[in-house]
Amino acid sequence: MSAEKSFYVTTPLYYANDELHIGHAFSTLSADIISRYNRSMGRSVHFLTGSDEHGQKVEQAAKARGLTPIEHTDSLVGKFKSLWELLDITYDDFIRTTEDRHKKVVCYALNELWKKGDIYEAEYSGWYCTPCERFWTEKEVPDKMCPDCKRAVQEISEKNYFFKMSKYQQQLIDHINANPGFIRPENRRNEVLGFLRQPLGDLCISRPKSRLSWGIELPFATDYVTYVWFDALTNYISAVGYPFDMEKFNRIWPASCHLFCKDILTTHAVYWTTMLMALGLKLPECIFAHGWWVTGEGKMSKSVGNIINPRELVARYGLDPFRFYLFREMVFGMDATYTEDNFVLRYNADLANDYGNLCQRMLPMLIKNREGQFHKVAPKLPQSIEIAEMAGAIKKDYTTAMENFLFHEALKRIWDLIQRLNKYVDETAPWKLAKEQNWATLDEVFYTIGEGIRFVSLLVEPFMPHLAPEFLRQIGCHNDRVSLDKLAWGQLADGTRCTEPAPMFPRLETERIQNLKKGSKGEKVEKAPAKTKEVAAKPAEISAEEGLVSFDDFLKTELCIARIETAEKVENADKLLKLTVNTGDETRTLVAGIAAFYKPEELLGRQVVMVKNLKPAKIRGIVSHGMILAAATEDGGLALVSPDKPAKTGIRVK
Ligand code: ME8
Repeated sequence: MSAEKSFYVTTPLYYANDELHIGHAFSTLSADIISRYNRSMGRSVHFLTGSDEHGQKVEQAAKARGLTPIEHTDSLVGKFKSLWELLDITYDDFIRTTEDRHKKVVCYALNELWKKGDIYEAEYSGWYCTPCERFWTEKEVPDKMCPDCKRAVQEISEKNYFFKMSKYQQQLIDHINANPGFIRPENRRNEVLGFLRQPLGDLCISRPKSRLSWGIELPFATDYVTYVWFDALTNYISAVGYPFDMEKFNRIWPASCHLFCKDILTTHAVYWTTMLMALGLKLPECIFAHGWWVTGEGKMSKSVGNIINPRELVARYGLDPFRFYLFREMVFGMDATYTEDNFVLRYNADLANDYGNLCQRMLPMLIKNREGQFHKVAPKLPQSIEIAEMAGAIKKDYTTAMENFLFHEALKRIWDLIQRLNKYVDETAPWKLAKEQNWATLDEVFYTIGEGIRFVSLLVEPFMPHLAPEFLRQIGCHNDRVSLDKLAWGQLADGTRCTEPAPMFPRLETERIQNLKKGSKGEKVEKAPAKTKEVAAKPAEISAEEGLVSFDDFLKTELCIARIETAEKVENADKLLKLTVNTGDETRTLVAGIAAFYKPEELLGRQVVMVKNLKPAKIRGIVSHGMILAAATEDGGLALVSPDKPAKTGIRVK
């Protein structure tokens, strides 16, 4: 076994109290992408994920389902793993905090700190938030509401065990100051330093069994269980051999990066690091707190009903476009808003028009004119030389971005090259070269494009592990591939023969999206789907205008002023209202997802803007014919679009 230090990356251990959404998927995908990248750079990688199974939240969730905690977590862990399989997550280990290998290490760590005097017993009173499982001081809860979750806190006084976190405050500040790359991004580092300006309290690490029994018993006080965060954070070392297999541990620890979202920054940056200091262990090289995925209605939550289910999106659009979208859209470290419209826009622009189109337009010409073979010739055209140089610079920038977890930046540079290659096709016009029988230049142009496709496909592969190799297969070099550390321009072998191109990213037209939506929700598609317009990506002249429609196209959407006549709730659908509207020449029924924002009676007689020529769709058994327009408001609400003075009902809006 090699003694080389592994690149060790972790995700949070997700609570086994509910199903996972795109936020969780995003964190795990980021660890997957960075693992794939590092493997391809020739490094040994250890990628850990898992489940956080103790504590009050899990105990309560199990009770609500009428199950024992372990029956409940077993069923959820099965779902976590099947989601990771669907998303093709290449983790090396999945740790559950209910496993013996983990519990043993938590007890060992507790005993060590107890013997050392870093854990002590004291009477404590404070304000306790049950859902967050944490105490607050009197000063922190002036309104008796939890500052994190805004729910009521209760005053509790009891004997407990405390970890002397305060003892390590200065050591932690010094470490952060001496290691600028330790807490990332920069704003999170400043946040932690700001937090550490106040005296740090000690951490209550026990819960009396009388209040909570679902946890790891304290080895020195059997009527207490361990605080769930002390328990869960220890997974990062328990899973890699500490302290019973130190050979393995020394090969893997310290972690190269703990990845998580900003909601759990303090627990990682302060609790975990001081725990490691107390145990005399090295600190992770980097902890990275990315931002929130939110929707138009704000932070995702079950009560708002805005949870985005990754399974649905993968079923609708495919795995690789889903993976690509999340990392192209979010500046890693900042919040990002998910909207399906935006997804479709990016898919059509970046995948269908740019990447997919490059192959689609070039390979048929290669097959027709050069029997599908690339001939390697010394570049003479200034653009070919420029592209070769650009590729080298892009690989450098990509590598810097990936080493710093700047996924969006890495993708942006890849797309710079894809767009340059599409422009190169326009500039060199290979169809004209073929007509003129200028074979030498034509070979040069084909080679540059083919090599460009190989180059970008290898760079993008950590993000798109299925479709990128498919591009390599289409240009014929899949059996002759190099790892990222060896990638250089000009490696496409002379005589490589391409295969028939297949459309990789069929454009998403409105009609097709609607059918995909029905299919991925498991709903029965009402009518045989109309012939889907799977337009193979169009020639690149449209790329300059991506996302724009002509005036004629705009006029195809018929908008009109409609008046709401009746409104009522749709049975068993919290978000939906059934409306009848007057469109001037008829009365239409439609279903609108506005029940959370408008009471039926508020809508009567109101004029709204409606899409009149939308194909009818069946929603909850109601034929909905048309759609009314609305926009999210800044405070997370919804505003219907209406004329600002009374207008003639039925009149066209243009
Ligand atoms: O906190 N946007 O588990 P958890 C981005 N068990 N990421 C999101 C997200 C969103 N809207 N929602 C969730 C816990 N996440 C503890 C962790 S670690 C030793 C213990 C992701 O199930 C993100 O990574 O509440 C966040 O930090 C994590 O899920 C929280 O998962």
